[in-house]
Amino acid sequence: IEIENEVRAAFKNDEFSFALQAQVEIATGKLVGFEALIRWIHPQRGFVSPDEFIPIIENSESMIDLGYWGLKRAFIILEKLDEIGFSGLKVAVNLSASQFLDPQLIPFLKEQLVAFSRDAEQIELELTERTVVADIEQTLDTMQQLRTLGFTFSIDDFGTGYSSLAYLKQMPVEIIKIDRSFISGMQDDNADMKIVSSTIAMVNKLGMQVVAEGIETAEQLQMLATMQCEIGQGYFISRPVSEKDLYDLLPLKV
Ligand code: G
Ligand code: G
Ligand code: MN
Ligand code: NA
Repeated sequence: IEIENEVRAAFKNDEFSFALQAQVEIATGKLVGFEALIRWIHPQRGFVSPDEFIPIIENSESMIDLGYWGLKRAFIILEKLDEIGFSGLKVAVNLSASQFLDPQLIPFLKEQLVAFSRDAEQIELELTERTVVADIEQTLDTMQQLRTLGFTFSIDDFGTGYSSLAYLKQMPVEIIKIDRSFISGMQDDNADMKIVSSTIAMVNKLGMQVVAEGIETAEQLQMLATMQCEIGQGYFISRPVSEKDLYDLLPLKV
């Protein structure tokens, strides 16, 4: 309850921002886009992790408000990237179940498409396996409608939830993100290595894109390249950076 009130106040005080983490094509190193990760800097508590506050507000009105704030911010980020000469990149936004099941989601996103006159393909919506099974019928219906508008979907933390390949087959999903626990175990644990390589092979065969999350070492990156993993994300490639740092640094990096 306290956190909920604080989240409401935090909105008014502009305490939320996004940190952006690069995603690159592994074979070429080419930047393909960013995952947007919410950051809350509280005036007294300092940094509050989304792992702490998202579960608490998950089923409240605050989550819905925060969700819409984030989606709108993603459009603004695309616009700013354009201004500094980086068009055609993607921004991936994490959605919680309550946000995804909110009846206003589709009208809201339609409005943003018009307001920003953007290509919906540039916005990637990340769902977890848990979100998908919360209400499979409505999830499929909402996904199909949003896909028709052009938005793309990824399944986050793949392999840690209720992986149902039957659902995967029915969903309009472009991207599978292999959970970082498998990537971090890959070098020492043969089972993790096999899980990663066979997931990559399966996703490639299904004609979807595969993202390896949480790449922390050159060895992991090398192994993933050998396994034909298309896209990579992790501290070894880039830490999440603030919007300001991104706009300042990006032009220098290329
Ligand atoms: O940086 P990291 O600590 O950002 O993120 C921790 C967790 O919070 C991850 O599971 C991530 O998916 C989730 N998360 C980060 N940003 C958002 C957001 O904007 N919305 C939702 N629903 N979850 C987020
Ligand atoms: O659940 P989701 O995949 O959205 O969460 C992303 C989380 O992973 C964020 O907390 C982000 O800060 C974190 N993260 C991103 N790259 C790395 C990495 O290389 N190592 C670790 N340990 N965490 C990472
Ligand atoms: Mn994510
Ligand atoms: Na993840």
